Amino acid sequence: MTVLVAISGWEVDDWVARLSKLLPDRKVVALGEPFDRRDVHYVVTWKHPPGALAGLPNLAAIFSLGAGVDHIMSDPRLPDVPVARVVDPDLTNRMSEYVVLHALAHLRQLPRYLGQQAARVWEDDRFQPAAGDVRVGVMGLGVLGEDAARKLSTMGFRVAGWSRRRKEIAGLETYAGAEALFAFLARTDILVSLLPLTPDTRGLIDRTLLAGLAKDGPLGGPVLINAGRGGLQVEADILAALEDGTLKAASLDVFETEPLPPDSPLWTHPRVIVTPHNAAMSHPDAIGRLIAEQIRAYEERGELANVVDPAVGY
Ligand code: NDP
Ligand code: OXD
Repeated sequence: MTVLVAISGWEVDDWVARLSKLLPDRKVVALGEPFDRRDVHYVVTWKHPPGALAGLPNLAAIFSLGAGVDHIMSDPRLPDVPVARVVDPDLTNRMSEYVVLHALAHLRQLPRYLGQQAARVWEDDRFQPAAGDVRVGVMGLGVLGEDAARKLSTMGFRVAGWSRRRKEIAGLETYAGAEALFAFLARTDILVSLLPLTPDTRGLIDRTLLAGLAKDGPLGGPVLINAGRGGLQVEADILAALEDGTLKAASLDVFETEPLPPDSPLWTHPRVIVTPHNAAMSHPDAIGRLIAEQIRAYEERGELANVVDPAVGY
């Protein structure tokens, strides 16, 4: 049984070596190397070339190397087999660290003080709002969003969440569905996006959405933190909103085009914090172990965890 590793943008040889060690009774091959298509039972992928997984007659499952699966579900010739994604406590913790870090950075005006430091300016605000004065809204209450929401609550923020289906989460105000989006935005000073990229969510963070955020909050304007996917946001709208005061500041980990092009004005905007799509990454060994365990559980007990619903794309 062959495991096909179909990766672009990451070091494929390292992944072949890692998975070969974890699955010593399998042949592990990289896409591009010679292999018999009939022997492939599993594919491990990160951004495989669209169509590359077609024509694998014995394929049983596809494993995403990430939590997000938009890179898989957007393939128009995707084989009709289960797609499993990464759910890993280490990745979840790291994402919550990112979200809490950036919510606190904006609460405590870090972009402003970094600018002042660069200009050797000593200027203090006597009054700063407390976390308890600030309403955070988390879009996406899945594995990552729920954990981040809980940890933001622990820091004292007033947290609400928005998801596709209604959820009851103790201590959290929850909103669900497109019809509740603007009520959720209207009570939000810091908007955290931890949504997957799907046909329904593409381009959601646009001018209309940003204009729906609370205008009466204590931060002097709303703040956006997007660590979901770049395709969720319209960057021209974010820049325009920063210019006209609709938005006060943003932390962006993901972008419409990655790497962020050198001429993007986001790089140098004084109220934007840019990070290179690394809000949360598990150690590759941990992801490799997770996939090897998934393959064993599937073969021994027919169990496959964290399977994507193809009808909704996440
Ligand atoms: P989950 O699938 O567990 O959660 C997704 C959440 O989004 C769910 O609450 C779901 O609602 C909600 N959702 C999906 N579509 C809609 C919609 N149309 N309207 C409202 N809510 C919607 O995903 P994870 O939490 O594990 O991961 C979220 C995303 O984070 C990933 O897809 C990936 O893009 C991104 N990510 C980014 C990383 C980075 O380093 N920047 C690292 C890892 C992940 P419901 O609960 O009703 O299903
Ligand atoms: C993921 C990511 O989806 O790193 O896991 O973006």
